[in-house]
Amino acid sequence: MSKGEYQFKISVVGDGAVGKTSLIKKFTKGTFEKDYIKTIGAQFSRFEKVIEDDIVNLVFWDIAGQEDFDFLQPIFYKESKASIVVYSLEENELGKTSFDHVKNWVQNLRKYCGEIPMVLFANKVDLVEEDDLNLLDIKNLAEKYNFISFSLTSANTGQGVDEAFNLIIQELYNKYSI
Ligand code: G3D
Ligand code: MG
Repeated sequence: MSKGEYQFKISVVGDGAVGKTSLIKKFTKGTFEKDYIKTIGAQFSRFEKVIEDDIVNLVFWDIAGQEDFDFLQPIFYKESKASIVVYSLEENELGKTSFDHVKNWVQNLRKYCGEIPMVLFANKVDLVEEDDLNLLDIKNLAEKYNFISFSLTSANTGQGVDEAFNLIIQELYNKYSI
């Protein structure tokens, strides 16, 4: 039986410093193709996964500190088949604002990509006491904006990272494989 081959672009969005780049690095164990940053304000990292004998090529796009450059957004989002929205669980200003801004990132995704599957990553879980987290707040946010799921992740310890990335990859595979 011949193998199928798929390629999916997944855009990774969220406020600056929430851990997007660190998460992609942790999962792909790869390096970015850095030259791209200068021209379009983004970088990408490739990852290959075999699912049921099919080869699934993932390309994770990462906004490189240019979250505010509106004119680059159509290029960044173009042809994304799925998205990961990241915010930080930190108990500080970044934690608060990045949580509030999830809705803005979702709006952008809808605007440029339509109804693509999205997952929510609540990152830097290593910096908080997990027992003190209000999981209901995260769950409500995820449901309100039609995320497929939410995951608690840490790019530092690796907690939840593989599971969270694999979930969206599997979702894409299920959606597009025949
Ligand atoms: P961004 O790509 O979203 O802008 P980065 O975020 O991946 O550049 O991460 C911003 C800072 O947060 C980095 O610290 C990085 O090491 C840290 N960070 C990312 N993910 C985690 C995490 O899960 N836990 C903890 N504790 N830190 C994290 P520096 O100091 O290099 O700016
Ligand atoms: Mg970054």
